[in-house]
Amino acid sequence: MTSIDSSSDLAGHLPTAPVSMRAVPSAISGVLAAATSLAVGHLVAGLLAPAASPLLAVGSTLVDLAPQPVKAIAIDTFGENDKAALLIAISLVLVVIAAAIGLVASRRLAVGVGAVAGVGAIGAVAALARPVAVPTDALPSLFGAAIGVLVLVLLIAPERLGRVGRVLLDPGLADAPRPERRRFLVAAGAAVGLTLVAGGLGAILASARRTAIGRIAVPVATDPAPVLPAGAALKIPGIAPFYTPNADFYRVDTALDVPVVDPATWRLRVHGMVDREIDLTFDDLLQLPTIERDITLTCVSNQVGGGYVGTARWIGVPLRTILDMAGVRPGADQIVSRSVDGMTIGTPTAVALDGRDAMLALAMNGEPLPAVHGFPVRMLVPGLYGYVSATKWLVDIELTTFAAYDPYWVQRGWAPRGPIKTMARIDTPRPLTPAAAGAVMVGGVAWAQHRGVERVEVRIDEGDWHEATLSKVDTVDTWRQWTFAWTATPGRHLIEARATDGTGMIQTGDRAEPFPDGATGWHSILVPVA
Ligand SMILES: Nc1nc2c(c(=O)[nH]1)N[C@H]1C(S)=C(S)[C@@H](COP(=O)(O)O)O[C@H]1N2
Ligand SMILES: [Mo]
Repeated sequence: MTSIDSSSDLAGHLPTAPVSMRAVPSAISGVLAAATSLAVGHLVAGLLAPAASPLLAVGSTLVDLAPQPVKAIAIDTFGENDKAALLIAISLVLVVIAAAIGLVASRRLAVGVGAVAGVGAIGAVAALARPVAVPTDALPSLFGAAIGVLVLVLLIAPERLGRVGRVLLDPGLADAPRPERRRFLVAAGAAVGLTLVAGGLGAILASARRTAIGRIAVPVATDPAPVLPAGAALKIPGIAPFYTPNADFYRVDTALDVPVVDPATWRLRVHGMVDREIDLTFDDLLQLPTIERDITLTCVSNQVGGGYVGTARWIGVPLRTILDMAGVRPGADQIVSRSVDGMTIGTPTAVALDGRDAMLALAMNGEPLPAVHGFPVRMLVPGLYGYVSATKWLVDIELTTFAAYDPYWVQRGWAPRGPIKTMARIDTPRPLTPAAAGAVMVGGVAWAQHRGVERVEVRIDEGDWHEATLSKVDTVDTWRQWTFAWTATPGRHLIEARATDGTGMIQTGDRAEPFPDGATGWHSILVPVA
């Protein structure tokens, strides 16, 4: 074996003996090459561009490319774990591809090398295709692929690396019994070590980036929220609390890796159809008057009875303040806001400026915005679903028209305007959970942001509608809790609830899926009573 030195012939055919590695070590070689490649890519990304880490870049591109039904199924099946599920799925597919590459490489090394390079190229292209990509974003995948090729050759045909391979794999081993096996184990051990070290360093760099960010103080609101009326925030077992704790607040976004935005370097650019472009720093923003408001946020993807809804007390700068500074030109009927990771969200200008408490929020329930909820600045417009109003990690606001530009979700078929639909949700009893006959408290929450909830009604087994008792109104922009005292009789019962909004409109019972403008229908549950 030591007689073969074909270092100049990496991509060609083996001149003498064909590589005759058995299947299992070949497949392992492919997987180790992939693992090392991803880890090194992750490390390079940690140094250069976190979002360009190969797995994240490919994952993010898949998120953007996924057709609507696939997205809907993923969200329904995995809920808020959809991101983890996607990364696991990509990793599993990659293990299979990598094992196949290893098998191919053991027969035709050049083909295997070409395949590793090809996979690296896919990573690089995915990174470059991100909306906010810069050319260096290709580097993590390219570096990773180079290391992947090296590891593959080292494991499958170290003699092809010539002197380099011999030095790397200690010539002393040649005297050992079964030197090839020993060489393979040494090389495999080195690949595992490199994977752990590079991957670990990459992870440390990523978390260092997060912790390096300066803490911000929660601003004292110039215009505090009105005192919460007594009876507006009831504590009833089984019913969602009026204020959703930050840790329990639903999270919906396309960000596979939570963007890290440093307030020290944060900028907000306001441009497009405005009289004066403006460019604000975080300190500039903090100089402006702030409002404190309770707002219930809802996701258009929320199924009837679902949990993608929550209420928080927010502090922020009124959006109007910023737009007035820039001077919105007539005709600019759409505000397109952008996040640091390139998400675009379009909001009707007329709605944002009709006097409701649209804001650039800085604080949530007495804390700076949590990273997953858009730190340091996000947009909020009461009454509109999040996908048309609630841009997290906000960095850019462009005044434009609906005719001129379709933002991210609209490009994918969702409605350009997304007013929140009236909805009552039953939180207790739990569906299909046996209850004891007698007094049973039925209860939940209902929302119809910016119109307010006027009434909630409940019916049992499609009988008459009964009015539920509502918590006191906080504002028209918040949900209300409701309860209904039910005398349960033995048997299986169907419980349904519906709300009426502040304009007197009763929530429709027609069932519709969330796509394209929000689910409708009455929430219903089946409860066995013994
Ligand atoms: N940058 C960014 N902002 C975003 C999104 C996103 O994917 N990226 N998703 C929007 C959607 S669809 C919703 S419902 C809300 C959810 O906000 P939350 O995660 O804080 O509850 O954020 C909105 N803002
Ligand atoms: Mo959403």
